[in-house]
Amino acid sequence: ERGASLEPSHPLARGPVASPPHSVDAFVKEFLRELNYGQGVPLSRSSLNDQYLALARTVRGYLTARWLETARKRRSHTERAVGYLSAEYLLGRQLDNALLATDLTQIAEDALHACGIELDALRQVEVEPGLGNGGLGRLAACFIDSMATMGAPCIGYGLRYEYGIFKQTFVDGRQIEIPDNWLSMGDPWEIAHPEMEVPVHFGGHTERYVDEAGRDRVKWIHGWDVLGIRYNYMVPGYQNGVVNTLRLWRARATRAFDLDIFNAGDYAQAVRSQTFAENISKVLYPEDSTPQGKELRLQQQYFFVACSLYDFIKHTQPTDFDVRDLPERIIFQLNDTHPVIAIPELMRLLVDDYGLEWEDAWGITRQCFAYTCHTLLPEALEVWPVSLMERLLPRHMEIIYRINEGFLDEVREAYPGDELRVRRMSIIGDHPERSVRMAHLATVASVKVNGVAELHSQLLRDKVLNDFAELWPDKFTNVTNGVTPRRFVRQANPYLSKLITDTIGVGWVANLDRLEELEVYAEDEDFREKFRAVKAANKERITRVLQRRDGIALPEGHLLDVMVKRLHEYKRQSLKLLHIVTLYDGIISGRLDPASVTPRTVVFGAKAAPGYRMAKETIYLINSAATVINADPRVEGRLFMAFPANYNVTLAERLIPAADLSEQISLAGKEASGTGNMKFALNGALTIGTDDGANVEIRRLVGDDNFFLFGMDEPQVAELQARGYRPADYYETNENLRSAINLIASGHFTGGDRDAAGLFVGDLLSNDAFLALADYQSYMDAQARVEAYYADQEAWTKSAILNVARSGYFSSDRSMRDYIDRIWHVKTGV
Ligand code: CR6
Repeated sequence: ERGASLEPSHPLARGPVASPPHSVDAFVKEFLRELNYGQGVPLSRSSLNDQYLALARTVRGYLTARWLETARKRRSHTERAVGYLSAEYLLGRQLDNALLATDLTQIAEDALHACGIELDALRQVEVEPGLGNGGLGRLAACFIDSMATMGAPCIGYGLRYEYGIFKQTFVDGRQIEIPDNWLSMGDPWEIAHPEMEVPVHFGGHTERYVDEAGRDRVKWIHGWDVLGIRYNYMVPGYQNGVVNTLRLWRARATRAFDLDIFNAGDYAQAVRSQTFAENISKVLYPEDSTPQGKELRLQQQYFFVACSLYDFIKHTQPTDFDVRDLPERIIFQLNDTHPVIAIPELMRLLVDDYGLEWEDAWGITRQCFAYTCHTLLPEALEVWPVSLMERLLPRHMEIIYRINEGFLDEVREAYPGDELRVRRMSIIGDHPERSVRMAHLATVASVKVNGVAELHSQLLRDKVLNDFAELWPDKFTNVTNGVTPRRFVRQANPYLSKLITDTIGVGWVANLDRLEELEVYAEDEDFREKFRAVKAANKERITRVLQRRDGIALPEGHLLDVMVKRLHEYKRQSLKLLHIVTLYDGIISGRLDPASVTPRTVVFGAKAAPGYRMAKETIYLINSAATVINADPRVEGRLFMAFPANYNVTLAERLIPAADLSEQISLAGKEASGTGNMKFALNGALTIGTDDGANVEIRRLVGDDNFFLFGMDEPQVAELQARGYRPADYYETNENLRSAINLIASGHFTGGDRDAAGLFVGDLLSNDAFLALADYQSYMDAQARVEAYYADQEAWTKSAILNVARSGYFSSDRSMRDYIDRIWHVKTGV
């Protein structure tokens, strides 16, 4: 152990320093020390950024003592830990979460106030680390929060992207991407360890040799190397003294690498190669539910898992550690296929570096991984061309071939003569080019494979990975996603949190099932009144936020209808647009009396992948429609559309608590789970949704009366597609639909430019891959039910309360419990 040989004589130096006391005086002192010594400025001359950095470091100081203590305890026993391998962590802002975890919010507020500073002003300074795209990255962040809160040993591993998800702006209604330089003001939450570099190799070739014992071995002659630099982040549990670790890797050029070129006299080239190596952790791919297939992306994946496996084995285990004991010490959870290259990497370590026999190494490896699949779109399952793998990771490609050989023998034994099946299941696919199917590799090597909601897991078993489920039925399981109640209720919705705590006590924050105690209050008129006051206050808050952030002036007294999620055709923002345009079209054509329309504000939030043309067109059309509809006096102020740019975790925390209606309208069978849907229900919005992903479970739990279901279910979708879907049929037979589409096509929203809407309309009428037109009428009918129900505020409030009371299941603490019981088998409470 590093530093183990030190022999301190000073008593203070023998243990880690204690946490500073929980008092305003102590906090002021720590804060001023950070400001004066850390930032090097006196309070009187400090900038907001100085103050924020000093505050963050002060709070981090309180966490550090707990962090060291947690690490010390963990070192002293040999319990199994979870290594969560994820290419994305969409953390959101850290300050509030750290204050809540340490129960310092009030103390910090008072301490800062005593220094003449408002805590709220400093909160606004924090730039959220956007190291993820959407649901998958945010899920990882929720999971590590829950593991810390349950006191479960877990280390999160990932990439420290210098640029996270791009910042979205709109210019003339079109999305423009701006690089997210989130580190430019300094990140006070990270702790760098540049001295602990991990070597990672790429390229080159392999050579066979015979070792001293006369055994055939393989040597990987590397083509080039980079170094992994370790950055630690603290992951505090909720008021339980536990602080876990999130470890993110940054790529740096090796010295040797630069020096060779430098010595050859080409300084400029030496610097260029440095940039080349450092590109690996430069930027997050802004792609969501679509495979990237880019070489740099594979480099990122291998880089971070190679660093992580090395780190776990060499840095977290005792020096006399025997790799044969690995399954007793760790279970690596593969968050989608992105980290799956860890499987051949572990085999390489065990066979080539530790000299284990292949069968022994495979026996170990097969106990060390579990795989979560997050998609149902077959085209979104990652595959890597064999040619690329051979060039970038030649040894890993050999190992994959050998794994595949053994696996296909197993298949042939189970299904003699069924070569078609063998070809379907092979880890190597042939079409359109020879490539490695990462989902197959993950399934073969993992202890368990899980989907992320009941319906999704069932479809994985029955369709996407059907052959594997037949061969290994016990390998497949479900763990329904969840969200952390700390961030998404306690922090995001302080008014509701206070009402809940005043009513049932504070225990719900770490035990969300207790929300069911609210159920009886749905019948309590006084409680309903208070519940409505909470919603109203949250609407006032989001009004202030959008005014300040986007210059958007929300109208008062509207039903707040919110659709926030990545822009994707399968999620059907198009259907939402058709709904609004239909209402608007009805009004301006005189078919609909504006006075009969429920005053409604629709808020969109969505980023489109920069290269996803249809998604960008949809954004443009929504913005165009918003400009026209909001300005049209014929609407009499009864419809309003808002599309604040750059939807992110911070905005979600403000927007979701204010929503009345949650839009979860994906085509059935396409949304693996969704997690936004859970956040809305927990904050008392009613869902309008299809029978898809976790909507199925939400509806079952909150009850049909408190959920607006519409559209085809998955079997009906499959049937319609098998019959042959013709969107034009719906256009021809549905008058309102036709009229709405015609209005868009006419250029009404695009300044008379028909071409501007051409792609969108053309696709809907001739292709409509996600059956928006087929579900249109059912969706319109459900929206009519929403309007009628909303007119009865008492009934609506009852339903909203029941949504909160019955959604405790969607805590990520419960998800973690399920992973622990069914997959990980690790101990909690440490
Ligand atoms: N896009 C699913 O589409 C799910 C999350 C987390 C997604 C979404 O339904 O809730 O994962 N899938 O499980 C992928 O990213 C591949 C997502 O976020």
